[in-house]
Amino acid sequence: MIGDILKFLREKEYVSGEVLAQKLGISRVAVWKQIQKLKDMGYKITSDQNLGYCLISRPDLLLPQEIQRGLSTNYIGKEIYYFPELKSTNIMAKEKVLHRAEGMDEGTLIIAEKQSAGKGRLGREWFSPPGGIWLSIILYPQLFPSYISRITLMTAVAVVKAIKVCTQIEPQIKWPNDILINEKKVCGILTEMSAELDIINWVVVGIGINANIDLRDFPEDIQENTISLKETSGKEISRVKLAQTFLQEFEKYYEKLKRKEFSSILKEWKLYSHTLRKKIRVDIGERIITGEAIEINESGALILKKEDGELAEIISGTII
Ligand code: BT5
Repeated sequence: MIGDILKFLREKEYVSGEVLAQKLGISRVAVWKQIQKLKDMGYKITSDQNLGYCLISRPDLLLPQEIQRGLSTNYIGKEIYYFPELKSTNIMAKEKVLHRAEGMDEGTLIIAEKQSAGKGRLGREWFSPPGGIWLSIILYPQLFPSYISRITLMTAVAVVKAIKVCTQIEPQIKWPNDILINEKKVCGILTEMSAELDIINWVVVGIGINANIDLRDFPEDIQENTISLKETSGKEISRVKLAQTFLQEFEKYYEKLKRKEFSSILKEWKLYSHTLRKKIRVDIGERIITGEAIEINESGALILKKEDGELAEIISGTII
């Protein structure tokens, strides 16, 4: 209903309550109530006794009706669950998948304006104040569970492409899931899944992008290694536009992945790599491996050439 009212308000400068009521098949009081709801969301709408309602401005919120307007995807973002605040969009996405009574379509999104318990990998915290893009995508890929790291890598490429298109800034990718600008983290990706031996049941890809956040608003202990798009470009960016561009890129690369065209995605990943050809230390949980990052292989694993010349294939870990 709210989406329909917005559509009519956008078409003309003024639309009377009577016309809206007629078009939507509801009473004028019901129209008035919907207009109040829009105002509560942050839309500026004036009303003139003779002319009717006029939409003056839209809020910079990641509302489904704003994201879906002009979104050219086939299924990513066709259904969006929006929350002003959540603990974590990944937790909510998993709840939706596990308790789906009504069936969650592939590409359904969970979006929150802020998260009170945003999650990083391995139980780490993800700081998520208002101004960022915090969203999770629900997928049911008919792929082997070993594809999970490829999903993270393709998501990283989609984020880089979207940031590049919207800000002209070219970020880099630090294997496996960090997007960096000037060596500092601007985005993190958390891919979670449920799988059986040779089939994935579901995947939730969580993406956190520091869009319009001031550096001083980050906790002190992460300020040094953190950056936002606003800080980099010196101005606020349109989060709606960035989210839309990302979703379009994401669908494009996800389709490629499903067609088993990972090598072409990997080629692009390597163009943006911050990791390759560097001497690095990787924490793989039980120990730390040091060496030169010489390759990312066809399954998304990092190949390190250790000091003794031996090669190590690392499927998951954190570069420290
Ligand atoms: C990640 O973990 O980078 C994955 C982050 C995924 C966040 C999204 S937001 C939407 C969805 N819902 C969720 O609950 N999560 C996903 P990891 O590689 O483990 O990095 C975590 C580390 O990054 C922390 O230990 C901090 O050092 C740092 N960090 C925390 N918040 C940050 C931020 N906003 N920007 C940059 N670095 C941050």
